[in-house]
Amino acid sequence: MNKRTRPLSFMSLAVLAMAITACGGTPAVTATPAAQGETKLVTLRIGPGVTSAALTSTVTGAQVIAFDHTTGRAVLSVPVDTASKLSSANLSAQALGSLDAGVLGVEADGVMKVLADDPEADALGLTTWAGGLTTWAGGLTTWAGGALTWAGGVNFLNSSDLASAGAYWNKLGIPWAQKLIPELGTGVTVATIDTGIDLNHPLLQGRIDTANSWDFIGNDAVPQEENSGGKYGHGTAVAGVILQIAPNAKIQAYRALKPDGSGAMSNVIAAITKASTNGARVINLSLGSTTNSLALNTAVAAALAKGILVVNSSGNAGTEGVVYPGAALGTLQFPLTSGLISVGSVTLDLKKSSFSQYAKNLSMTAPGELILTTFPDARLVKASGTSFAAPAVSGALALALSTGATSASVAANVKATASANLDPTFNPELGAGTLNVGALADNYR
Ligand SMILES: [Ca+2]
Repeated sequence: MNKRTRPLSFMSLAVLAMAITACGGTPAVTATPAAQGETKLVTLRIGPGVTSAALTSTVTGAQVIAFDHTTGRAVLSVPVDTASKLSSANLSAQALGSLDAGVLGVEADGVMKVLADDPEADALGLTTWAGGLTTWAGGLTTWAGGALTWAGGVNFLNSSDLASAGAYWNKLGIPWAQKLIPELGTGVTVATIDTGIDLNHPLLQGRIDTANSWDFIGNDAVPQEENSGGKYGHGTAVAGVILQIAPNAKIQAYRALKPDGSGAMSNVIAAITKASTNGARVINLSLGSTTNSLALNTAVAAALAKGILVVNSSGNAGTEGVVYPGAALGTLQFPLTSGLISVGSVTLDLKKSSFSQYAKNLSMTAPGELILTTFPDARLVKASGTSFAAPAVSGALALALSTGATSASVAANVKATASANLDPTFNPELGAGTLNVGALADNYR
């Protein structure tokens, strides 16, 4: 399908544009107090004896948003005036007191924005069903059993919708994979860091780890999506893709982006950290940054050190080069074989989606066009963007992990079993190929 003329509005690709502050980004101390919420991100080296509590009690106003002794790193969100002191070499020792810690970097907290180069009128870029959107077949509680079972219970789908869903499932080998791995993701938790989730969606009932989810926008324990912005439904759609492939997995929903698809980088970092401590095995990031952030990389590295797999959409500008954190793949910190996986989008014919990023360090691809998935208020949608390619990989990882396989094994095999690239134009820059869940499952059963 030629997507060149399609607006790209429902891409989950959020740009964590490292915002330039009004004063030009210089963390100068001023007489006026920092505006509410104006913070800097401070990345620290921490010695083995340093505790999170010690950091908060020592650094005025600090919130610890990443903390990991394995990597020996922490990230603080601190008021601008405190950050300015920390950024000064001669004051850092004083600010950190006698702690065995040192400042590695200070940066502005990014203002995360969805790539908004597309018209608002695109209405989320979703193709919704014309009629019956608020109805849902009663008793349909499982995505397992293949596309026919799932789609067959939704009586407002028409034949072409059924065909598109079936083609997707068959292309990825999902029915075969679920037959081979009847655990269907049982015992595996996937964190979605996104716009939240519709906790009341019929297809999501019993599939959300509500006890361990969190809303960093509302600062509460209920990450319900709120319908007040142009990216409403993004997180719900992402979760639906994961659960189609691993329906018994649990979704840990972290609401870190506002309904318009934007949010603070500090929220994403805090969500990565929280997911890491709450038992997530996979973290899905259908968002990204065009700026290489030490703080973000620090949080991702800490997650990887725990054996957590981090899946990142590649971006939707259609140009060469993927977004961060995936863009850091191939560096010393994130080898291409690491558990960080950058995912581009292809058509069902395995050609690069026109909107998809491509790069030598792209890990792999998955279909990301008109993917049938969940949408708030008991609806389904067809969603497009690399945002919806990444969660297919996350779901496949969860499915494979539920066999008892190790994270390292699954991360390697999801790429090793990918279908060969069939796009000669971009072939060297589409990674290992396209996700093949059936072939991945064959590897374990
Ligand atoms: Ca809330």
